[in-house]
Amino acid sequence: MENADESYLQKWFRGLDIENAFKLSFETVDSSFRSIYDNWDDFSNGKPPLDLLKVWFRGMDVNRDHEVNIDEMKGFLCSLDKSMTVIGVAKEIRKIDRDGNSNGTINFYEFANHYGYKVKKNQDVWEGKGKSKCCLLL
Ligand SMILES: [Ca+2]
Ligand SMILES: [Ca+2]
Repeated sequence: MENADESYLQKWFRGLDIENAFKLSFETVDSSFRSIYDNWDDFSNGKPPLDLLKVWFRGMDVNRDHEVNIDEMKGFLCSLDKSMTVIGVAKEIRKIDRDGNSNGTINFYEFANHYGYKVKKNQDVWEGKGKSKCCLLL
């Protein structure tokens, strides 16, 4: 994360700002830091706790449609590493995109699964505040 920039923080903020209100409560920020602190060993060993994966996923899902596409993934990975290429991003997506249809986007089920968590397929990381899921079936 040496060359992470402030856009990483913006994504973190977006991931916490479920209401899309551009402000966060103290409790939200506090619980986010607490979760990192309490799970520091797992976190630094590449297995973040599930609640942080949700924040991370929401931070990537810019248009709040419950799927992370290649542009969204690129925006996220490039905020961590400026040298990340489109091919590198595509490889990352391919590694995680395992829902059987390899549809080129990542849903939270696939994302959580990548980190060893089993969650419900239709789990709503936006807690009803994202875009309607109905349209994903079209
Ligand atoms: Ca999206
Ligand atoms: Ca997929």
